[in-house]
Amino acid sequence: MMTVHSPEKVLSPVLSAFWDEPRSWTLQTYRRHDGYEGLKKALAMPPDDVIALVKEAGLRGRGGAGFPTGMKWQFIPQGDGKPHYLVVNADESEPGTCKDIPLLFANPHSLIEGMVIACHAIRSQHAFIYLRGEVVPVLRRLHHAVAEAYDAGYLGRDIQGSGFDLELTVHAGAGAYICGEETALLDSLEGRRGQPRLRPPFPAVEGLYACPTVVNNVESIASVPSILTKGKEWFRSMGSEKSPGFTLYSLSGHVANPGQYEAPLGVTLRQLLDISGGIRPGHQLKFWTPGGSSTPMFTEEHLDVPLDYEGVGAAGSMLGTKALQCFDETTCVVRAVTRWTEFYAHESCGKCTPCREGTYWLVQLLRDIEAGKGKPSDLDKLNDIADTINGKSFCALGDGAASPIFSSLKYFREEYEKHIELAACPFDPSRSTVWA
Ligand code: L3W
Ligand code: SF4
Repeated sequence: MMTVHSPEKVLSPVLSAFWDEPRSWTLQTYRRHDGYEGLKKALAMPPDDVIALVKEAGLRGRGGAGFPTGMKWQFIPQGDGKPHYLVVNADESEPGTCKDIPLLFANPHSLIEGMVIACHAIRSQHAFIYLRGEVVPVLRRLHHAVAEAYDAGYLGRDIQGSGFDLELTVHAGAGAYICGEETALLDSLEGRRGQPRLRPPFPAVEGLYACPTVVNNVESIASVPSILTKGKEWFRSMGSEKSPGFTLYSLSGHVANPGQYEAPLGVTLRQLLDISGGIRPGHQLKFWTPGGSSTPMFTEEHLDVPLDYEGVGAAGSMLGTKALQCFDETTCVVRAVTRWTEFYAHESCGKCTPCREGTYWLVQLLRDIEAGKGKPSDLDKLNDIADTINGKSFCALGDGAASPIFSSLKYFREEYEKHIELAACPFDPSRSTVWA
């Protein structure tokens, strides 16, 4: 069983409403909580009306970019004579992000129901879930839920007597971060090495098997059934005009109670820390990420930034996957950035030179600085290399790798300089004091 934090007021549990119930993942439990009622409504509606409803509700993609979900569905051409596909991106691997996997583990039917609704809307008869393959218990649970949905007539031929047919395939990936990029994911699903494709054409025009394809994040699709059952006004009563609704925030790192917190968009980290027990006792927040390591880091001065797309953007970062990784004053920022950059260098697919070469050289410089072997000129070099990667790489992984370099130099340049001046890491446990 997993712990869901749902104190009153700040939080708005919808997806996580019954995660703590025994056997929360079963069809029986899901049905007890109005499961598949949204599908019943959707199947009675013309597909275009379903798209209009999701568009008017203002649901935005929860995988990192915040693209309007209804608009993406509307891009799928109709009457083109080609098959259409829905592919759910369940390849969650952005550092610090842990919301889709717990959601699938605790409440897989919300995704399946959302997928059937989405496929009815875009007139697709074959949907795929591309799951991060390492999470075998989730894979098993998903297979179980899909089998339950077939048995109950929510998948397969003539769903609930509506005449609508849908096959659902669960595919386990092999553990490459780049396969979370939508076009690399499609290549991988087609059986090729996962590397990003040039966009345009976007998947909506030419996606899986060169056919119109919607690629959506797990949380985005799982949020759809509640819009059908409770309505667009209810959805819009949470969050803001441009960022409506509820979402799952993943709180991790040096916090008293890490976990998934479901709240309206626009909640602040201060509010989430207040209700969750805060930073671990006796320590203070030093820096944090609003949306995983690919989004520019924040500091204590950003505790009251509204965690929605506009609020985080205006403060100089991105909401991303809403992975709130918190680090206290005992953390060496150079070490943290080195670790993240090692991850990007390892996961770089190698297709383009700025990212492939740049991430390698960033790691060399960072390791030297962290070990006390850096030179004063290294800081400008770090900035220059990050600048060569940012906006000049083939996909968003490159920009993501540059982001912690820029933001850590912006807020913690002194700490880099201290490493160089001392010719050692000031946070090295063998030293008697922590530099402050
Ligand atoms: C049709 C157009 N479709 C855009 C679609 C596009 C995609 C969506 C968003 O990166 C972010 C990235 C990471 N016609 C369209 C169109 N679309 N224009 O809209 O596209 P885009 O390019 O804005 O973003 P993206 O390439 O999907 C996603 C950030 O998320 N991130 C990383 C997440 C990692 C995971 C993971 O762990 N697997 O999710 C974290 O913050 O940096 O900025 O569907 O096709 N004209
Ligand atoms: Fe591959 Fe990196 Fe280039 Fe993306 S930016 S295509 S991950 S080498």
